Amino acid sequence: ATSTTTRTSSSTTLTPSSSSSSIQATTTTQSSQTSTSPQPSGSCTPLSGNPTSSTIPKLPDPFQRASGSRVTTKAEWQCRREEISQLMQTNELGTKPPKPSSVTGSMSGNTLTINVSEAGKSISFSISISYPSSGTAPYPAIIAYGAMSIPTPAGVAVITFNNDDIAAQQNSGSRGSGKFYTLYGSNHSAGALIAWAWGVSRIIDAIETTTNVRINPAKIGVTGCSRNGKGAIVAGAFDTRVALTIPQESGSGGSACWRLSDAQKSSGQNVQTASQIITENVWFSKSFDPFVTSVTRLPFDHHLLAGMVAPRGLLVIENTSMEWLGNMSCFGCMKAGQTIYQALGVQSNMGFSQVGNHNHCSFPSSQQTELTAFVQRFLFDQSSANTAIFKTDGNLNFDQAGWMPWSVPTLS
Ligand code: MCU
Repeated sequence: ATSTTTRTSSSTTLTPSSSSSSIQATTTTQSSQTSTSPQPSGSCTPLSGNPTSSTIPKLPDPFQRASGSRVTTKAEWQCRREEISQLMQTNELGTKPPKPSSVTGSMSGNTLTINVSEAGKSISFSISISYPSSGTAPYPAIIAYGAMSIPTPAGVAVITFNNDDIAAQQNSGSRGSGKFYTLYGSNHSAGALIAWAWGVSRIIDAIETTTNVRINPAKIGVTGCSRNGKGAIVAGAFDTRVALTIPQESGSGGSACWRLSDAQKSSGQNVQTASQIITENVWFSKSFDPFVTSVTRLPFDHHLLAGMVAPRGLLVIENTSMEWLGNMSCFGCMKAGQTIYQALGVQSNMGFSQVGNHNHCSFPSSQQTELTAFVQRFLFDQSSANTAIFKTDGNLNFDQAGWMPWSVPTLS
């Protein structure tokens, strides 16, 4: 167990539980679990095997394929992205199943009920939609994990997603509970983050096909704070229909990189690491366990999770007053992630704003302009909105040359 962070938080806890258990380095693999393997898309050469044997002490090069060749075109980046998706599912998140054979929606009042069937099993879950008082249907919408903890933008509908109903996140005993596991079996490889991402994809499926929803499926944002912020960035990474991804104070397991968080911890800061996080909850697959004491064996880090969102809108909100989140780690990780946007020629489609002196998950007014700019640009097509934002009020000493020892190509 570690000591608490220095700040108090109104309704949330941000400290590890005092009963930290020892880590069992299991040899659980994808094949021993009930799941389908992540499938590569048609034109990309599929990954051969699961390259996790070498040690990569610094942030892995976003532009180097597992085969060793370097990405030089946007088309090659799409294949690299596919590779990253597979690597992250296999070694950290668990598998996100493809669209089930049947997904249907029905509206009753402001509630959309989504019925999903696959292989003889069915579940149903509901989301509530709060429509804006201004603007015209079909409206842009933000899917809020749990509840909105950013101010609701004018003209935007809010879809409240009870993500815990899809995959529980009470504690380390929650594994396998929730509707996702009713459908796919309690031994499915998915941790909660990717199970929720699957839920977001089914919400979008239903919005696309249910006639009276009055939401524009091409203008969907996803947000969540803290543990739900980890969920939001994973949802945006794993469904290209999400137009705007806004993880708020997601910290370790979200916008932070495992390698950087370990470095902060080793230098004496009370930062959440991979080896702690797996003892606290079931956000990750059991397949992540063997890596948590040697994260340098991971062929990826979370800069590549941000890179998977590219070129779509991504605004990462962090809080320098929470040591536990890993401030340098979030900043450096997202700096590295932004190089993918840069290579694609859309650097300002990703923003990063890290501001302290407020409670955990309470959005400070100083970030309002930035939020508004991202919403205007990505949910309302206002191309002139200024989203060139990358800032921190922390004194973080991120060693960029040391952690990012690779060059950034301009992809043709
Ligand atoms: C930042 O998100 C988490 C954090 O990773 C956990 O260690 C802590 O227990 O809870 C945070 C949270 O979700 O607070 C609401």
